[in-house]
Amino acid sequence: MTPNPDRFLESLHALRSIGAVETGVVRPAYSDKDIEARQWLAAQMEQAGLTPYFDPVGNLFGLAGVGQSLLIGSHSDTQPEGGWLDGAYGVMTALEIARASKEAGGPPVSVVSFQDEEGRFGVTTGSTVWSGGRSLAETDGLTDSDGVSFADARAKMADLVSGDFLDPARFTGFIEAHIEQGPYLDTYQEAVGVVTSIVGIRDMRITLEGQQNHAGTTPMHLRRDAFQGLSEFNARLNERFRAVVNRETVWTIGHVALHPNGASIVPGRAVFSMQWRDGDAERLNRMEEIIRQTAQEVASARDLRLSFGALLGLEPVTMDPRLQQALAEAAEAEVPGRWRKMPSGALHDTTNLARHMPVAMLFAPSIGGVSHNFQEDTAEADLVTGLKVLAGGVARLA
Ligand code: HGY
Ligand code: MN
Ligand code: MN
Repeated sequence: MTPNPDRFLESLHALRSIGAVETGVVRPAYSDKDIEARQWLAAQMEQAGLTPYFDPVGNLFGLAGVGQSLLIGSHSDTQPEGGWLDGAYGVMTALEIARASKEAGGPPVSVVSFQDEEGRFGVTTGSTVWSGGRSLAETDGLTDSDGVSFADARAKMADLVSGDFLDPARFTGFIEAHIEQGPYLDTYQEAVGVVTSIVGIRDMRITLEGQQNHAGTTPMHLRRDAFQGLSEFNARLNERFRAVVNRETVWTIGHVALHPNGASIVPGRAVFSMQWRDGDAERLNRMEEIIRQTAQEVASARDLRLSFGALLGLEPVTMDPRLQQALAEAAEAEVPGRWRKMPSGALHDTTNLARHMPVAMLFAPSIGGVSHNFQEDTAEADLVTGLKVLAGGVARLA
């Protein structure tokens, strides 16, 4: 099959225009722009001869016929400040491969854009529910950082839902093209990454509650200051993690809500996100113990009330050897010596698909390794190379 680079780039830029802000995009799951983009995608799928299908949580499939097919795709929702390629690259390469494959008389390729991969409600929410990682009922009770429930958010797409969740058995495998979102391919001037494994992740909200009080009249030794608690927790955690982490381990406190967030008020409450990732499930569990212990110690020492939200997460997964080999051969054919096998430090829907079928991933370089940032970008030549390698891999699997 022969993908059409111009048609691919034109549709990739068309998707970029939905929710465009500066050089990035803002299309959080279930936002008006996210839903608009999914409706646009459904029309593109129809035009490509695929049957658009929205499942109960807003995952959008473009189905190739009624029999089995290879599934290719990613997500079209974004972070609150998203890059134009995170997710979109995988969805639009999938659509182009589906088109090219149909034009070449096969193999049948279905396309998917999963919902809330960016975790407004947790971690890869749409594909987690679809793959059975967590029940719809439990997920419906989860809330975003503004307190909106998943049930209320997905209700905005109720009129678009085509039917119940699709049976994963209708797909023979899943391949996701994605930007690396890290520095390695760009640093080593390589064009393609063939992913070997995806790290595991844990994510939970932690709340520290003290006493809101006057910033001028409350002596330091009488304060029950929630921010001081968070600050001491973070400092102790960094110290304690040194004994268990390695160079690949990462942890992030990315979202903090202080209440009431006033310059002259001792913060009475701190609600913050605690996220950690590593390729070793044992190490993730050890880190969880340290997090809970350290939070408990600080809360007791500062007379703060401590509560933990639901612990969400995914286990580390390795990619299917046969699918990986097909991508590796295609990469060597397209860009001999300018590609590498590498792990993924970012999370992807691919992790959830691995519960039901063989999976593989392909990376295109990220300029400067920047992502989850309006500055995220990739050279067009590299975007097209990734598309061609994906086509070569699919052809080898047919
Ligand atoms: O955070 C991640 O790894 C993904 O981009 N949501
Ligand atoms: Mn992504
Ligand atoms: Mn992302």
